[in-house]
Amino acid sequence: MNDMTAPIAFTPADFKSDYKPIWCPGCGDYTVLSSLTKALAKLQRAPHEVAVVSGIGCSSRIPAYTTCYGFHGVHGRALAAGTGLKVARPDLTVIVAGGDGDGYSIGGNHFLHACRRNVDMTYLVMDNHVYGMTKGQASPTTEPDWDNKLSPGGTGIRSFHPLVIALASGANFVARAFSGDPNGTADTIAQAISHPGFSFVEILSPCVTFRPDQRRWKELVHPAPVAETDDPARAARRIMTDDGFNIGVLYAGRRPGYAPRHPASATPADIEQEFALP
Ligand SMILES: Cc1ncc(C[n+]2csc(CCOP(=O)(O)OP(=O)(O)O)c2C)c(N)n1
Ligand code: SF4
Repeated sequence: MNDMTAPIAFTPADFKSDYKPIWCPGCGDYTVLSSLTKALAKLQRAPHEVAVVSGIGCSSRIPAYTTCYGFHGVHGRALAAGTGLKVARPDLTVIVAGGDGDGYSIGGNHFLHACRRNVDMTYLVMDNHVYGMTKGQASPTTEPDWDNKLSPGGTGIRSFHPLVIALASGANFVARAFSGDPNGTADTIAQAISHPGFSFVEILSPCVTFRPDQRRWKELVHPAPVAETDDPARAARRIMTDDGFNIGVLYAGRRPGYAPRHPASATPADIEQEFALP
């Protein structure tokens, strides 16, 4: 006989929606989706206690593939929407997700300020060093010498360094993961969600269509040879000098997160009042 008093145990399948992803076969984002659902099952959050917020891009389709609350917004504005949601509904676990173009290019300014504000939420960037959805333009993390027909000979522009920028801007948790390691990525995502404040996880997630060279990433990634630290100067030195393929939690800080002044029961009108000019 079923025990009607036993708590419901969620499995990864409970977080997967009935929509079939339309990513290209072999895209790294498939395993990021399974890592996210595994992480949520590990934490035993109910789907209705979680919101997944995104902008625009192949990777930004992820909210629709979960059973959590979802918000698929406009390009580069996912962090702004996620911040507003978390401040208005602190009871929700807010996960913002998207690509390197969405988060570091058009959304770059929001990235800096989300790290600085340190609102308690998790930001997952599926970084494939390219704009996948719009057919292969260079992104901020593209290597300067990546030769392709849209930027012959490469852009010649130094790559953006998201981890050190997150750290310098005030993110309270900084990690790198690889989509080809779904269990490790699930553990890192679970740790990021559980860590207070703004947690940033850069997930190397190959775009097999426009960057087939990234199939080689599975040979290049390796566990970070150093343990996580809560010392930002130490973490910065390590991150600045690593090869870009160290996988693991690189920084777990102790900076208190932003605490909204209003109670969880506040209405949007109460919150608006907080910002009213005298
Ligand atoms: C305001 C605005 N500018 C440009 C676009 C076109 N656009 C859509 S997705 C995208 C880039 C997506 O790249 P990324 O965020 O890296 O995601 P990926 O597709 O690689 O997962 C761009 C430039 C848009 N939708 N809206
Ligand atoms: S274009 Fe690239 S990022 Fe987009 S679904 Fe295909 S493989 Fe993935």
